[in-house]
Amino acid sequence: MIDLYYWPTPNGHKITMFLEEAVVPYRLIPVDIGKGEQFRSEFLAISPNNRMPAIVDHSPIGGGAPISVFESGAILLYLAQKTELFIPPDVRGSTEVIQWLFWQVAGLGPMAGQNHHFANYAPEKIPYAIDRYVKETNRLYGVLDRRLADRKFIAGEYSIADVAAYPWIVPHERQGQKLADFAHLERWFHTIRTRAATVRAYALAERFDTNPAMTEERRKVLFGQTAESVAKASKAGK
Ligand SMILES: N[C@@H](CCC(=O)N[C@@H](CS)C(=O)NCC(=O)O)C(=O)O
Repeated sequence: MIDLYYWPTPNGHKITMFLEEAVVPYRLIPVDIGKGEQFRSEFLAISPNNRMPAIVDHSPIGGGAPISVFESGAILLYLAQKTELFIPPDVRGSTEVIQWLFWQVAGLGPMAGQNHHFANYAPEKIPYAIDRYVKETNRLYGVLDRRLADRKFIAGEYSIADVAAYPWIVPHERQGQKLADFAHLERWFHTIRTRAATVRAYALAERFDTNPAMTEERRKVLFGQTAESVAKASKAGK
C-alpha cells in the first residue's frame, strides 16, 4: 500500500495518473496547500521541501522500513522502477525516458508555474514577467511538438515522461498557449486525455475544491514564505 500526499494540482495529478495506470493500491492523503498543511512537521519529515506530492511506500522492494519519496520526478521514477512499468528495462530506452522526465521537472513545470503565477496570481500585472514566461512556455511547447513529430509518445511507448508532462499542458489556455499551433502536441494531448487512467485520475480531483478563490490569507500561505516562516509554522504545528 502506498500513501500519496496529494492536492489536485499538476504535480499531484502526475502521481494519481501513474497509480491509476499501474493499478497500484494507494491511499490518498490530502495536503491542503492553501491552508498551509504542507508546513506540518509530520509532512516535512516526508517532504522536506514543504511541497506535495510525496509518497510513503509501506512495502518497499526488499522489505524493511517504509520508504518515503518527495519530488514528483523522483516519485515517478521510484514507482516505475518498483512496478517495472512505464520505463523500459534497457539502458537506451530508460535514458530516453529519464532525460525527458528531467526536462519536464526542470523546465516545463517551473516555467509554466511562473507563467501561471505572473499571469494569474501576482497582485500586480508585470508585463515583462508575463511576456517572459509566456514566451518560454511557448518555446518549450515547441520542443515537445518537435519531439512528437515522428513518435506517438515522448520516448516511444507511453512512459513516465508523458505522465510528467501531460498535467502541465492541461492548463494551456491559462498559459497563453494555443494547442492548435502545435499539431503533434495536440494529437498527443488528446491521446492521453482519453486514457481510462487519466480520466480516473482527474475525476479524483473533483473531490476537492480545484479552483478556490485567491484570498489574502491563501496568497500569504502560498507565495509569502521564508525559511523563518516555514520553521515557525512547522513548530506551531500548523
Ligand atoms: N518540484 C516539485 C514541485 C512541487 C510543487 O511545487 N508543489 C506545489 C503544488 S503544485 C506545492 O506543494 N506548493 C505548496 C507551497 O508552495 O507551499 C515536484 O515536482 O514535486
